[in-house]
Amino acid sequence: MARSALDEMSATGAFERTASTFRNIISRDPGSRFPVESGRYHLYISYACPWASRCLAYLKIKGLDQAIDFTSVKPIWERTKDIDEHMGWVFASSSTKEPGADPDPVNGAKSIRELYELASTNYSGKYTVPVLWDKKLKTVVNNESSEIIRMFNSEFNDIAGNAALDLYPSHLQSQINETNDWIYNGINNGVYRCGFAKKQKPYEEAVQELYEALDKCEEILSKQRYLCGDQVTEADIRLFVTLIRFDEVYAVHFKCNKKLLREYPNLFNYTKDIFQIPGMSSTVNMEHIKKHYYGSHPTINPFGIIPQGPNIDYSSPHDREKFSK
Ligand SMILES: N[C@@H](CCC(=O)N[C@@H](CS)C(=O)NCC(=O)O)C(=O)O
Repeated sequence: MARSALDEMSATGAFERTASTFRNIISRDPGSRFPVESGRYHLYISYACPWASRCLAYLKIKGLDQAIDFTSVKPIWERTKDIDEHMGWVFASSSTKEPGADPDPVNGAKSIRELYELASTNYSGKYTVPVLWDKKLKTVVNNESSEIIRMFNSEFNDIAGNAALDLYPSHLQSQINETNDWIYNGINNGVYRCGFAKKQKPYEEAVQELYEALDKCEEILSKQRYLCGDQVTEADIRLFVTLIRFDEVYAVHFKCNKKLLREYPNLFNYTKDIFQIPGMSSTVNMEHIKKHYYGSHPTINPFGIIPQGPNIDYSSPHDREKFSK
């Protein structure tokens, strides 16, 4: 099985993401294998990674900081072991070396790979973040961000600081699922399909799908504040993590330059709107984001040069409140 996203290639030269492996669920039911318990679980992330960042976003905006602690790895992939060539996420050796990156406070691991090896002796998948870790059973609960955010939304409400916020309300669930579907294919995973394609045709197909989906978002957001109406939902958080990386990274590194985010008035203002939800800005570490992408994919950017611009200020005023009056 592929050990890194850089190897996930079909015969046609298209990027094909493999599925996550650990799919357990934390539940409010006290009899479950992974019951809700304050302090029991740890979220391992990289600030660079959009999938991990959506979990961190939930942790912050649902007010789960007291219940679930988290650690970010260093932004640039390094050798994870001396005995082979694998490059991946590693922890900082001290908290002072790289702001935002810390040593592993739970297991003392040197790499994310080590966590997977602690959890399973025959794991053969990729060593991805996010990892939701159970300190009690010393294992990975789940490494699939789309499932982790659902748990954070609904299962921890007895101990969440912001239990009233429901990002997956029952009356919008089918609309959210349908929206997630085309946004995942066209945009969230779409930018990777553009960037990791090894042949012209799959690149062009991915670009076309990406811009059709972005145009569709622009159209929806010209009429309403959020993707599914007048309340923020899971679909918005999932879209945001890609949009916030778009002009700073994907436009250049993944060749998504047909149109920039800041050329879409509604999408651009919308990105600022989501960024300004209390707690969200702390989940965006642009230094880690830029260092990671430009520094960890030598086949795409062999010299690891990090472009200087464009340094967009997403905390500047936006016009989205016009829809909520
Ligand atoms: N399905 C996973 C995907 C996570 C993922 O692809 N993470 C990337 C970082 S953005 C990773 O850790 N890649 C490590 C590698 O490719 O070796 C999720 O959404 O949780």
